[in-house]
Amino acid sequence: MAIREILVVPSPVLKQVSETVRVVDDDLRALMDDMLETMYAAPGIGLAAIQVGVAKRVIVMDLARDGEEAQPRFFVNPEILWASEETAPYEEGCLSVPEIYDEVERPLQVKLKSLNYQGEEIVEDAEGLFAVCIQHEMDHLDGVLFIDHLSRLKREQAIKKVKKLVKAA
Ligand code: GNR
Ligand code: NI
Repeated sequence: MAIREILVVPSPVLKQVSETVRVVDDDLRALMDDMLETMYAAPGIGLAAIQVGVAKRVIVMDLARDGEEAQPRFFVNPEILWASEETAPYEEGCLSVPEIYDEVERPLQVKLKSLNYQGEEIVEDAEGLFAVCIQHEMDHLDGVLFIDHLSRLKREQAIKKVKKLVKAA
């Protein structure tokens, strides 16, 4: 396992649309292991493969709170089968937009289909933080960042701030 570098805005790679995975094999599991280690080290609660420069439709997530046992989750080729009409705002952040936080409005509940670490098809319902996080991560698979849901002014300010942060590092 290895920690990989997380790309930040304005990297054009983050705008790429990721490709559907053809087979869940040991190579893909090695990528997922690296992504999980990278996410834990950051630390973050979710990570899409494009954030480490790999344009595959792969997401890792762990929503366990501090002190709780780890609950790693893996989503390959996720699809939203249904989303609730009802939406809610949530203050989001992103490892690719460090130190920026703002509210994004998304469907409160979704029904999701994906493949797991073993390549088995899973259909499940998501709500709460799980619903927020899976929608945030699935946006990454289509080259969309949470700041793309904000006003152009807020988005441009966010990118400026991150550029400054990266320069200072
Ligand atoms: O670590 C993360 N926290 C978070 C908080 C609120 C909404 C979404 C997220 S995902 C983010 C990690 C990340 O950038 N995933 O792509
Ligand atoms: Ni993100």
